[in-house]
Amino acid sequence: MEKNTSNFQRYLKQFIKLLFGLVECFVHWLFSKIYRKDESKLPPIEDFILMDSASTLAMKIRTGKLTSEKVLESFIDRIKQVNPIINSVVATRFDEARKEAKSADEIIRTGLIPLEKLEKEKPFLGVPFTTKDCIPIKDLIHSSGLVHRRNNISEEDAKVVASLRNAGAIPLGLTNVSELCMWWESSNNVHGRSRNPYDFSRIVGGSSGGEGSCQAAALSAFGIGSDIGGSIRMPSFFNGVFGHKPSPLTVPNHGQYPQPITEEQNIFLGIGPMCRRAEDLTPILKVIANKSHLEMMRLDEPVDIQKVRFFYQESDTDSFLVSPVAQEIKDLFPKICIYLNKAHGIKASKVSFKSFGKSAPLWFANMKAPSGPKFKDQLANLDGTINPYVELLKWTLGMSQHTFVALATCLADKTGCKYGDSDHQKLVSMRNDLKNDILDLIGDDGVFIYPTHPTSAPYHNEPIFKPFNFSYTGIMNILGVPATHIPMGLDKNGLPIGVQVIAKPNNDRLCLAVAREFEKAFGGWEPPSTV
Ligand SMILES: *[C@@H]1O[C@H](CO)[C@@H](O)[C@H](O)[C@H]1NC(C)=O
Ligand SMILES: *[C@@H]1O[C@H](CO)[C@@H](O)[C@H](O)[C@H]1NC(C)=O
Ligand SMILES: *[C@@H]1O[C@H](CO)[C@@H](O)[C@H](O)[C@H]1NC(C)=O
Ligand SMILES: CC(=O)N[C@H]1CO[C@H](CO)[C@@H](O)[C@@H]1O
Repeated sequence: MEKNTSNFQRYLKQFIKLLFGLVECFVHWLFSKIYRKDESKLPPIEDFILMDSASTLAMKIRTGKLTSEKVLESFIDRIKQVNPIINSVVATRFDEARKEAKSADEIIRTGLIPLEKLEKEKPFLGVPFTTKDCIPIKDLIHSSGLVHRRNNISEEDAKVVASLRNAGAIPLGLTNVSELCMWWESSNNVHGRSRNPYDFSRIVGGSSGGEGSCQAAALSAFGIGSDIGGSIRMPSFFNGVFGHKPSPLTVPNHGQYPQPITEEQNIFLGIGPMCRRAEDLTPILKVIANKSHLEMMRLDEPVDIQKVRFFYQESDTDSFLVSPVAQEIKDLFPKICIYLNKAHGIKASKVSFKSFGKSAPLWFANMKAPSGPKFKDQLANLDGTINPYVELLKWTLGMSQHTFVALATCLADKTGCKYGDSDHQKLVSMRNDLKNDILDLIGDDGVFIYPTHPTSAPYHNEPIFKPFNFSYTGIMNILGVPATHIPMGLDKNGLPIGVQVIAKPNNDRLCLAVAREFEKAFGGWEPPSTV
């Protein structure tokens, strides 16, 4: 009898999966009709300044080969040309930036500070960067995509922004996010929707989606994102750029809105660099990381790729209600294995962690807080609360200030396990086991490679029908490991694909070395308009 029940459950599960697969195919077809492929292309990059890495620009500015003013104007022109199409940058401070560029050039022209000292203390002197509209820049909007916060002007810089200013970098503007940074498409009722530079009918990802598209389209020299479930890595994946979620607590989360509720959430959240060139990841991380962690991270220590042990898994095995990994993304793994073997005589080992199949429930359970504000309170900007049912009704009439996804997230808050109940404890201990197993496997000299996401960028709004696909990135947050997205070319639809690489906490330097290695081997970022 018991056997029959479990058989029945298995059949039911298979049936639901099949149904889900059919619905997914239908939805994708339907959306391909709604969002007819827009054949228009982004204007190509004609200004060579936009092709340089941030580190190269810094070197050229420092040595007088270029002025900061010239570099700044190149990015401003590019924003003016391209941003009306993709809506990545949502606030700017061009005039203040111009003044700051002028004083950077002045410092260099006077030659009062020796070159080596400049390089060490002001490594990004005169280089313009962007952050997302939830990591504040003084005197710019700090809305996190929430209409209630539309008039909130930040009175101070986030610590990472202050550190970058200290290093000579120039804040240029803010980029778009999802409402309260809780979804993987960047669209909200403050700044509208961002569009993918490779195909305007596709999403840019979220929550650092404006930053992902801003980097892909070369609107700033580098960017900063934040990531608690994949918010740096998903947009980096959908837009074909590099993105690094650092080891827990290495980079201050100060200023980020909304703030994490629990210490656990604070550990899952990471602020980190997003950029077109892998060589920029380490110097940016060095600037924004907490000084007291730099020694532990040994970011300057050279990494010998031949001594790194590689492990990989092509998919999450058997997850429920998550799309299968696209063949073209699976095909990246044999390519990586062949390359590592040919170039370095390394034999990468395929592994199969079954618990990855539970990534979504694991993430939701481990994100639970025992007390504190609910998402519906956050949507009221922590000033009272909202009624999600009333808001949903208003939404259907086009009268709500909130996005459908944010309201659905409120309702989902109630589902699943409760903090401390037996399901919750089970999922927490399953997470702990998975973490121990992975860390045992990779040790101090290993990395683990895994898809960043199962499919290339879906159409706008399509993520509503794939709510759990973010679990490929989310699982790494709750494991507390550093994770880097590495772009690896385009799929048959001309959309970016790639993989993420993780290492033991504080071994960020291994992830970043693999990013540089794979960029050399597979090409890294490809400018959108050449395809
Ligand atoms: C803006 O938001 C911050 C929290 O991020 C809050 O402390 C501050 O009071 C808000 N200011 C205004 C004017 O709403
Ligand atoms: C840096 O780390 C130390 C020790 O963990 C902590 O006390 C300090 O607040 C951190 N600083 C920042 C800016 O996060
Ligand atoms: C996402 O989810 C949908 C539905 O669960 C699934 O069909 C799809 O393959 C998943 N993967 C991606 C990359 O979208
Ligand atoms: C297309 C779109 O909605 N653009 C908006 C982007 O954000 C700025 C600042 O909030 C708005 O002024 C634009 O209308």
